[in-house]
Amino acid sequence: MRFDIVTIFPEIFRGPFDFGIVARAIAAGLVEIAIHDLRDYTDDRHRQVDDRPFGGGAGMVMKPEPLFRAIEHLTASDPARSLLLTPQGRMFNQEVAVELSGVDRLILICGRYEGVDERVVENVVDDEISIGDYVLSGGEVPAMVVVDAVVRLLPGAVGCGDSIERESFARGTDWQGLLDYPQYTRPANYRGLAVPEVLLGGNHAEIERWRRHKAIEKTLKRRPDLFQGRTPPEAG
Ligand code: 9D3
Repeated sequence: MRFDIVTIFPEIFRGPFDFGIVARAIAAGLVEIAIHDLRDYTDDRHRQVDDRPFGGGAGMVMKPEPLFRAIEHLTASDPARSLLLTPQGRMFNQEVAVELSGVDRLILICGRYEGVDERVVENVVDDEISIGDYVLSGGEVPAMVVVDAVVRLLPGAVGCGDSIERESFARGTDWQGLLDYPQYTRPANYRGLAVPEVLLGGNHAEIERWRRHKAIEKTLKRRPDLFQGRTPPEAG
């Protein structure tokens, strides 16, 4: 899968893809990520990418010409789905990540300033995505979030076979898809803080029952919305 990221701050992306699962997926040839400076698609001396909003108001708006040229250039020889990161977008979640992981090539356009000229949105953008209801400074961090969530869904990106479907939000059977159960590792007693006895015993049926109970308990308390559209869990 290939990602093209269009931004006025290409330097931000030095680093976030150099570690962990994403770096490994790139090294394995599973993923290719190219960063593009939007200013390279300007044609004026000042390489201007923004301008004042028609009708007045605070802040600046991203000019249409550089964005049209960037997207047209990037799709000239190969097709791609172009995706604008914007607070007006549909909410990103695991379901959207799964959907995007089925696409061969994504162009991620990072918005900045107060927004993007609507003619870009209507004519060269295929999809608009927000990562949540909080105010960020631009689409760069959201683009990193989308890449990370999508890459780890690609076959071969995550090492251990079943660890992908066991994760929170994966939506498997019964209690999978709820929040994670609490996890512990050695030492069994740290400063008098003991690991729950059941986990030390090696009774795997009992351990599974305890984990399921804890996952349901935590989800009921913190994220009851995750039970929406699910059959109520049976006691145990
Ligand atoms: C909705 C806020 N806008 C009201 C005047 C101003 C505004 C705030 C932040 C306009 C643009 C931005 C920059 N944010 C993004 O580009 C962005 C974003 C976000 O702020 N939150 C969650 N997801 C995203 S994706 C892109």
